[in-house]
Amino acid sequence: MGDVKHTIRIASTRSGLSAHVIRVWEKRYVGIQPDRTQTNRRLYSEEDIEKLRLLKQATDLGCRIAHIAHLDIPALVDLLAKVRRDQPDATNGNGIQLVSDLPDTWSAENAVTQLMRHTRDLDQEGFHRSLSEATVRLGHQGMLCDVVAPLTRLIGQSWEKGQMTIPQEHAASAALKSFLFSTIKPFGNASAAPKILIATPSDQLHEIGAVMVTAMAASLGWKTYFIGSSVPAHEIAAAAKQKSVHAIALSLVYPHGDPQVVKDLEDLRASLPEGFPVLVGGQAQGSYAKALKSIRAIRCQTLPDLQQSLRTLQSSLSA
Ligand code: B12
Repeated sequence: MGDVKHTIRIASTRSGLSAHVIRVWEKRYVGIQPDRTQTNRRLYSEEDIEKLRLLKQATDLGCRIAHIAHLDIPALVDLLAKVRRDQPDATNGNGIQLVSDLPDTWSAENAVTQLMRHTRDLDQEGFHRSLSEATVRLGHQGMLCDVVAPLTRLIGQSWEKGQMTIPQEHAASAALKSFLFSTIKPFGNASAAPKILIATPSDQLHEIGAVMVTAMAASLGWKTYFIGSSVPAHEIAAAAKQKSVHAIALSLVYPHGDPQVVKDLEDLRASLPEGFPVLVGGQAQGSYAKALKSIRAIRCQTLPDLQQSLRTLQSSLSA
């Protein structure tokens, strides 16, 4: 096959995969990384496109992308032959529908419902699978905003109504954190990447918001340092100095209006250089509005707000 290289649009048309899915697979799996132009645009060889085409066929027939992304073209051809032999019904040769021809009922709302079912069934594997699928469908940031954020709200509501047991909530929180951390590795490791430290201050034990912020920042190309929950101000400041980060993000969820948190916020500002960016989010932030104003924190209500704030910070850093 020749040396001609193609854009992602051509790779998408010829492989049958959307450009979005191609980019998500590239981020998540080894073995589908195209060349880049000097301006960092993706360039696909004939082999790359052939591999994407075969991966599309194999995933349509039910193979999991995580299991097959690393295979080369001959191995994929063998695999497809074997799958078609083992599941003759999946091929179109005798007029029976291909899996890819079936109506696609996937939606973010259905994914959240499915994740709630996995939570109730204590099915951590299913939980992981549904989140992986959401990432492929929506991309990493879409999965965080459209699936994980509503899911944590629903879990909270079920818990409040007494419809969720402690094991169900704990298992879901553990699965969520482990999945989100597993998605962080591919992003933000370039030596020039801006750096951010993420924590919750004293007595703030809920950490999923902080983990979501970590995943989102990593996805936007930041090198992230997540140092966990209930970290005293002087320790946060010391870790920020140790890693020479460019910003700190704090998540405030529960309790509301705690004087210890107010003191932590003031101590933190006093330990940082003038104007150092401190981003604050989480559902309890409103109850700390006065303290946040006095420490000149950048308040973010939602993950899209965070995307915006990090992009602004990033461009001010590179200016
Ligand atoms: C998991 C969970 C737990 C776990 C925590 C496990 C862990 N290691 O984190 C455990 C079981 C320990 C727990 C305990 C409790 N919990 Co709890 N918990 C939750 C749950 C389901 C998710 C928690 C979470 O991390 N949320 C944080 C994020 C995901 O949500 P968020 O604050 O809305 O943040 C959003 C944005 O603001 C943004 N964001 C968050 N942080 C940041 C930071 C920055 C910088 C930016 C930019 C953005 C950002 O991201 C989110 C995206 O949607 C919530 C439900 C919920 N909706 O949050 C209840 C919830 C927070 N818990 C609640 C309660 C009452 C408790 C307990 C008091 C229960 C009890 N009776 O013991 C204890 C308190 C423990 C303590 N001392 O703090 C209540 C709080 C109610 C209130 N008045 O605030 C909630 C809301 C459930 C409910 N609906 O009743 N909980």
